[in-house]
Parts: sequence; C-alpha cells; structure tokens
Amino acid sequence: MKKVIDKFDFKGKIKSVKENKTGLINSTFIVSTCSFKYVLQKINTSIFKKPISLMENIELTADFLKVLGQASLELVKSNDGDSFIEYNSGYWRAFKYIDSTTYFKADSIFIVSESAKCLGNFHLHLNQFPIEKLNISIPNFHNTSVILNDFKVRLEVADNSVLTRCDAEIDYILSKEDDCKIIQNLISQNKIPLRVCHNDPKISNFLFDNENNAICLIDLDTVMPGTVLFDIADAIRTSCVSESEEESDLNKVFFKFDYFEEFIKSYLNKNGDNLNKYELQNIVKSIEIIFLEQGIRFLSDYLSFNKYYEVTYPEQNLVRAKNQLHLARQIELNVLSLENILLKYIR
Ligand code: GN1
Ligand code: MG
Repeated sequence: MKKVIDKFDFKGKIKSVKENKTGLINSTFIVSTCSFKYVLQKINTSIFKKPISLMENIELTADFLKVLGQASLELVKSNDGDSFIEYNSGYWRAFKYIDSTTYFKADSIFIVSESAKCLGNFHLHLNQFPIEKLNISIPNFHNTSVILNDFKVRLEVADNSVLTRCDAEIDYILSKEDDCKIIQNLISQNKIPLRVCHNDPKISNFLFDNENNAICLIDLDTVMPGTVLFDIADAIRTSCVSESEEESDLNKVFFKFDYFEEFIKSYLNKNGDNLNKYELQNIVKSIEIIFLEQGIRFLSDYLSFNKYYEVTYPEQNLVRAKNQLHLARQIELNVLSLENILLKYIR
C-alpha cells in the first residue's frame, strides 16, 4: 500500500489509511495527511475490464463539469501527471475527499428531491458534452436482453442446491422476456437517444452536505453513453422505496408513491425539457425494467456462487434478488397510477 500511496501527489505527511467497505465492487481507502483527506481506490478489473477507457471517461466528464462550475469528483494526479497508476498489474486512482454524508435509502422526501435535482443537473450539463469522445467502457451494461440471456446460460449450468431455492423468481423472470427488449428496441429504432449517463446513480452514489443538500454524484466508473431512462429509473429504484435492496423481510418493502412524485417533479423541473416524447412515455416502464434487471443480475450472481457482488453471507444475493423482483411486481401492478402521477408534471 505504501508503494501505491507514494506514487500519488498527496499533499502532506500520511497520517492514516482506512478501508471503506460501502461499495460492492472496488476497494476503497481513505488516506489522511496532516492537512488533507483523499479517497484512494483500486479498480476491480475483473468487472471493469477496460480501466484505461473508464478513467478517460471519468477525467473528461469530471473536468467538463468543473469548467461549467458544477461540483464533481476531482482526480489527484500521480507524480508522473497521470490520472491513475498501475502497480503489480492493479490499477489505482485517487480523488480529493469531499466532506459529506451518503444514504443507503432516502430518509426524507427532501433527500429524494435533492437527488432528483442533482441527477437532472448532471444530465442537463453533460447534454452539452461531445458524447462521441466517450468510450464504451462496459459493453451492454444496461442491455436487459443480454443480461437475460446471460441469466439463461447460468441457469443451464447452475447447481441444484441453489436452483431449487428460487423457482418462483426464475419463472417470473422468464415470463418477462418481452419487457427486457423494450428499451433496447427503442434505442435501435433511434427513438430513444444515447446521452451521457451515469449508469449507476443509486442513492448511495450521491453526496449530501450537512443540511442534506445534494453536492454531486460519485462513482463515475460507469459514465458512458446510455439512456437517461435507466439513470432516472435507478435513482428511483433506490430512493423511492421503504427499505434498501438488502432488506429480507418483504412485508417491509414497498414502493413509495409520494417519493416517486417528488422525484419526478424535481427531475423534470431541471431536465424535463430535454427529454423527447419516447423518453417521457417510457419512464414508468423503465422503472419496472430496472427492478427486473437488477433482480436478474443479483439472481445470476447467486446462481454462480457470488462472484460479482460483494456478500457477507451466502444467501445475500438471493435476498437482494427477491427484494428487487418484489418491487418489479409492485410497479407492474401500479403502472396506471404511476403514469397518472407522471402526467401531472409533463409540460
Ligand atoms: C453495483 O459499485 P456499486 O456498488 O455502486 C453495480 C450497479 C448495481 C449496484 C447494486 C459496475 O454498484 O450496477 O446497480 O451494485 N455496479 C456495477 O447495488 O456493476
Ligand atoms: Mg459502482
């Protein structure tokens, strides 16, 4: 670790290095010097297979936001002036630490509104960014059909010991094949445009100040061309719910309509004018699809004995999958009411 730290241009003598275990994928450390704090991360290259492309995307978009006066992550350069270092075939990068709070679920409607405004601002400003400069750092990241096909492949080879524990979930997923194609088809037909997206704006990827005003989005690893629908849906997936994706007691897990309304109102107020009619028409469907997609991803990982997502107990990905599919069903049953709420805010 010392060898890695020495390669970055950190100001001051190092006082402490503490691991932060909140992300599900990269390894994160907080490095404190006598006068500053930094976030040091080792990129998980079994998941992010193109770390250099990914770092180019982060650097380009974070710098662009900064020029526009928007808060964003600030990379700390290496002593050689690079945005990352390679050490023992691992890739490391560092950011200036931002004094802030994060949430695993929204504790109040104010937090929902703040995260929606923050995402709206992110899309609004990056809409001016020349999208062709971005790399596709993870191909098919939100291609729900491809995710479903991968799931089917896992089903073929999965062990009976795990398969028998999720019969109902497997049947539900397989019955949703057509839904998995909807957004991808609209993209192929050029009805839904590719825009600069975060692709992982779950509530824990927003920083808040001590008055709960949103500061900015973090975890820019997945920033690349995508549809804003999945960004809006993923933020709603994690902020407009009674409990986080980790909750195993499904009696406690429900979609919060009042939070949804607040999210839509705040987001559309910032960026509604930039969305086309197909985007507006598919917001509710994309929420159902993102719950389904996340459920499929968690269940795939459960069937493969937890190789992708970090777990602290063996059934954790099954718990997460059940939680997300339960919410997908709730959206499915309430599409009309949700569409009616949405209509109130479409100008
Ligand atoms: C992962 O890295 P983290 O914890 O922010 C995942 C997201 C999932 C999320 C579920 C690159 O996000 O796509 O929605 O877990 N990131 C990647 O909590 O797969
Ligand atoms: Mg991430």
